[in-house]
Amino acid sequence: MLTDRVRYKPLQDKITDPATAARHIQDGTNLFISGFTAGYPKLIPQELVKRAEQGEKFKINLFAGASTGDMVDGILARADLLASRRPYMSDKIMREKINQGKIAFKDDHLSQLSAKVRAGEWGSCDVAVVEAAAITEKGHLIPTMSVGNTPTYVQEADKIIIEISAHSPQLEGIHDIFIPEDPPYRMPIPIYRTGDRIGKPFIEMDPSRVVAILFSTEQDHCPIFMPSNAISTRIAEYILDFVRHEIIKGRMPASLPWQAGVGDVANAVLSGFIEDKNFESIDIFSEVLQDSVLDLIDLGKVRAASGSAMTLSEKARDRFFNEIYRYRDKIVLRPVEISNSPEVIRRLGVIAINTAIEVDIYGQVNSTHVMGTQLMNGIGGSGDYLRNGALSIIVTPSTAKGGLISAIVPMVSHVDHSEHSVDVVVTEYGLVDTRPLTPRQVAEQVIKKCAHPEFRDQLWDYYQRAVRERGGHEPHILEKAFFMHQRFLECGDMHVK
Ligand code: 0RQ
Repeated sequence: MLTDRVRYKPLQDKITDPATAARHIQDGTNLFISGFTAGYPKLIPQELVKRAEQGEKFKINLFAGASTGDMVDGILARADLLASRRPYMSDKIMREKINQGKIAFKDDHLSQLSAKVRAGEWGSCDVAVVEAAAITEKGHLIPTMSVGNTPTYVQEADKIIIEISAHSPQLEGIHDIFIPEDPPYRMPIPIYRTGDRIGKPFIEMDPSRVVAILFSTEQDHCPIFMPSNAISTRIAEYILDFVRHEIIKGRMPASLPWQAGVGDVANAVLSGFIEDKNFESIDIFSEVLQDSVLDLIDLGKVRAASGSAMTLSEKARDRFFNEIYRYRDKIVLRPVEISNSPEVIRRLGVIAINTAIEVDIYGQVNSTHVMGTQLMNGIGGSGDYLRNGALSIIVTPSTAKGGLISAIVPMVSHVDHSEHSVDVVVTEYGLVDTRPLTPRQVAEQVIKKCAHPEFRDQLWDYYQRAVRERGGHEPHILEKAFFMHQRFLECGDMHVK
């Protein structure tokens, strides 16, 4: 069976076991893996942990596409095998170790990573470990449920280890692999519609650099998003009402593609399309495609869905593979430098929806650092989309931690996205279209419409004092701007009694 998947005959003698393959990874190795919520290698990380358990002392530098699963980030962080990790991750233990300074972490806009690797900014590309559905007759790779940075990692790596997944033989034809030239020779990326295919259905690979091939029966374990709750449903309703209104008023074409970040609100927005007769034929140009995209395809509501990965629940994955013929023509999986390309996002006019940790009264956004210091996950693709979307929407529940923290604050404790990248702010209490407003008008409306009622008075008092005492285009009292954060750090509650 494995030889059916390794169709390039000269590589069949590279088929081996994980222990032999993992010997290519030693202390200090820069390891570049496939994976972008899904499609990550599963055998090599387990083998590295086994070696550590047997007493071998080593650390590696790990580069992925974005977050992976417990079988990579979780087990490697728990075994203390990582000296550094780039980019976005979402593992709890890894997060703790990054915040303790035990794992070196640097955040990057996901669209920029591949080009940085090609430019040599990350150092030598020692070993790439990639999950694949097959190796073609000509020795090229068919990826699995994600593309991420894999094309560049495979192109640049000195050695390549391939894990052939037992679970994804039908995926051939769904990927569109295109690596742009780097400056100063870059040409336009010729995507003019969401579903355009501009590359090849496989990753080009030099077979002479393949040092080992493994057969894997392990599955992806993707984070499962909760069904929409009252808050995410309310936020989604505000967004759909607003966009519907903009279309009716003739301020926005009806056919702009949608990007919805991963998470409950994204799912709620996409689920909102199911019932909504105003959205009968939508394009999705996003980073990660979730279960709800399959639902919409089943209903005939999707013209095309483009992403860098599919993060599906087990149930949705079975449905996808059993009836892949229904999905293949609609879905295209691209390298993340294409799915998140500022050039393409801006050309297509994407409606971008991303989630914040906190938003300030003038519309600056913190997506990454709780209380200004503690990394949550990373910027991911939020900057790629917010900065370049035709309509950039930032959403957040109005409070966090059982209502003790207000997500609307006088000044964000860390800045990922500035007010200039944010058009619309939405919580479950309301929506503010900041585009026609001055900063002072934004502050007034964000406090009145988006903040939780329990926090409105203290935000309003602060803003009024700032206007009276300091004035200016964006009034602030700098020594008081973090009074809510300070209050939380001292008392565990942002409420000022
Ligand atoms: O912590 O799990 O310990 O309770 O943050 O928050 O409400 O579960 O929401 O899963 O959507 O995550 C911004 C982190 C939101 C995410 C962020 C705490 C909260 C909880 C998670 P617990 P929720 P989400 C690219 C899309 C950046 C990257 C990006 C993210 C945890 O959306 O990583 O946008 N975004 N990628 O309690 C203290 C606050 C808090 C707070 C939330 N103000 N203070 N803790 N939390 N707000 C585009 C794609 O297409 C994929």
